Amino acid sequence: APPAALLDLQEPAANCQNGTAPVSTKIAAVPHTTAVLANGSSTKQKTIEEMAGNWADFKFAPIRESQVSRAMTRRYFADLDKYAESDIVIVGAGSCGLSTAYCLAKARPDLKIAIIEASVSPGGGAWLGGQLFSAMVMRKPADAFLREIGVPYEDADDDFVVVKHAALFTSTILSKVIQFPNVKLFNATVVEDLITRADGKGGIRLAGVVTNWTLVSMHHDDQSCMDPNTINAPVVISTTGHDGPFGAFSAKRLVSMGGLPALGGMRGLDMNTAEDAIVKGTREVVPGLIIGGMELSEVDGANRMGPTFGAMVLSGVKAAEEALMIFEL
Ligand code: 48N
Repeated sequence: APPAALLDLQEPAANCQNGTAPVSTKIAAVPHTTAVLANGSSTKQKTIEEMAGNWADFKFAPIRESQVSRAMTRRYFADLDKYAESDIVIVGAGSCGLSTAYCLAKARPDLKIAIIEASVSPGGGAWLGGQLFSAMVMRKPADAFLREIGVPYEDADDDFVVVKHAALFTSTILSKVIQFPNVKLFNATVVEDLITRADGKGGIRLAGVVTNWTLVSMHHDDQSCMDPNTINAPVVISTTGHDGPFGAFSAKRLVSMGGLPALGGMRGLDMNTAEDAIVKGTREVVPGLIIGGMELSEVDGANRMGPTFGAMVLSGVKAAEEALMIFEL
């Protein structure tokens, strides 16, 4: 019999905090399961326990590099084709954009939702609480959203709760959003313009977004003629934040194309006014374009709230409601 596996985590770490459960170091034995492959055949899946402590004979099945390339590119370009016509595009996968996507994808599994995120790593400013501190504060009643997505928190005070690490919130909502079958996240991809149509009343309405690889978009000044790609959608929800290389993108582009008279410009920090204004102000700014989260502070001249995130998630809830109203018209 192979030597006893070295890792045997019989009890989840949490139970060990108060020293009650025995802390052992073996990976818990999991039953054999059978995988049904795409071609319909089935294969017995190995367990970690079978591998642990038995590495001398370990071997991956042989593979050709092109199989990996095709596995990635086939799927990516199938998604690009599928989402070239989307129902909703969300620009920016920060706390507001991800909250919006969660609400929409759950409420309307029939809608195709594309999320365009400029950074390789989605999450925006929600990986840390403030000044690189890890705890994340959310003022009540935004704790309702944490319970909805299953993020544990400390009920620190009558008026706010604390998530032990902001990354716990962001990784949880990101994993839930990506798992929805009607959502596709295109990260490292930037919206570098908006697709517009005349609305027949002298104004514009949104008809989608213009995208490019972010790194390409950042080099338009030193390499010309790197034309973009496009995604058509009747509703665009812009949650691009107030800072960062492309911050407040849609608000600024609307002004430069005459869709908005001027930017309101984000005001100084005032938690009490900022969070209410962002949640209540989340709306369709021009036909087909909803703006939420901190990008809205640049549109309306709202105050900033600093290191508290309740308004971001509830602005996401409201942005989703605004989008559903458009679809239910
Ligand atoms: O986290 P952000 O910046 O934006 P929000 O509105 O989701 O959350 C804001 C929040 O993090 C705060 O700023 C807190 C509450 N502080 C307030 C304060 O007073 O300072 O996420 C925006 C995301 C980022 O991931 C960007 O990379 C992305 O949007 N992004 C874009 N993605 C695609 N195309 C673009 N043009 C673009 N611009 C930004």
